[in-house]
Amino acid sequence: MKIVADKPRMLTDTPLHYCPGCAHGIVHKLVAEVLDELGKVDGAIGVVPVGCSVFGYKYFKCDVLEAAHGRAPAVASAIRRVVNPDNMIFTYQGDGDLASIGMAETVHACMRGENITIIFINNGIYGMTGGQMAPTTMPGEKATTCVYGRDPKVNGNPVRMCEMLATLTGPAYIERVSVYDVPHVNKTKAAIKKAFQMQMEKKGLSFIEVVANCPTNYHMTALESMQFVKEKGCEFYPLGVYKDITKEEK
Ligand SMILES: Cc1ncc(C[n+]2csc(CCOP(=O)(O)OP(=O)(O)O)c2C)c(N)n1
Ligand code: SF4
Repeated sequence: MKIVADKPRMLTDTPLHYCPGCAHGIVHKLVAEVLDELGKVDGAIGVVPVGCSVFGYKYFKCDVLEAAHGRAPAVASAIRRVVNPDNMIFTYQGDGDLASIGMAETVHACMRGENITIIFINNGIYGMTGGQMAPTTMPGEKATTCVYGRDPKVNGNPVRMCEMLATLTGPAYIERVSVYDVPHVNKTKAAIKKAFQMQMEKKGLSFIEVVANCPTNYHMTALESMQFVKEKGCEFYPLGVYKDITKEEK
């Protein structure tokens, strides 16, 4: 019988620990499928964060390092400089990890334009630790540390990472995508593939932000949380390409 859909070679047999309906599982599969399709599983090196995706090293069938909270772009930069230039180097990070404690590492890796790929899961909340406000929690959005909803006057304003990083000279490709329905899952896969292809062509740093969900801490069903992402998340965090040097080159 012809196999039409199979598990990516890049994923181990370890069952994912993510909550049902969580975007982390979807994006893990996309990263794995892309590296499979590009023939780049061997020699790929991932750097995972502190957050719900902390166990990424159990799931990706390549070398994976665990970085201290927020430090993945710095660790990935160091790896980039010592391994074969053909090895694919990626980080996989949440918004608390990347945009809060790891903001400096993120900005400086982007400023340097390291030839790495950053996969950024923006679910607007600290998932692993129980739903505290993140730098990406939207105005009015509730979290355990802003139970009446984020008030920018009290809690400060959220950060839009793609827009901010696109002002820098260093990054080569910045795109914001989402996974709230199948067409958008396919677009996310295309963006991740382009990011790794640009790394193969030594074009520099790619930053892919996925507007994602956290059904558990939103206190929603999986479907409700994806609807929230579609209607609220993607309104506040508009999808699209924020930087692409291959377009600028033409
Ligand atoms: C230095 C340090 N500070 C704080 C923590 C606690 N901590 C663990 S995970 C996390 C945030 C996780 O949120 P996010 O990065 O958005 O990822 P998610 O769990 O939502 O995928 C925090 C603050 C820690 N482990 N180490
Ligand atoms: S707590 Fe949220 S981000 Fe973490 S696995 Fe569950 S749904 Fe996903």
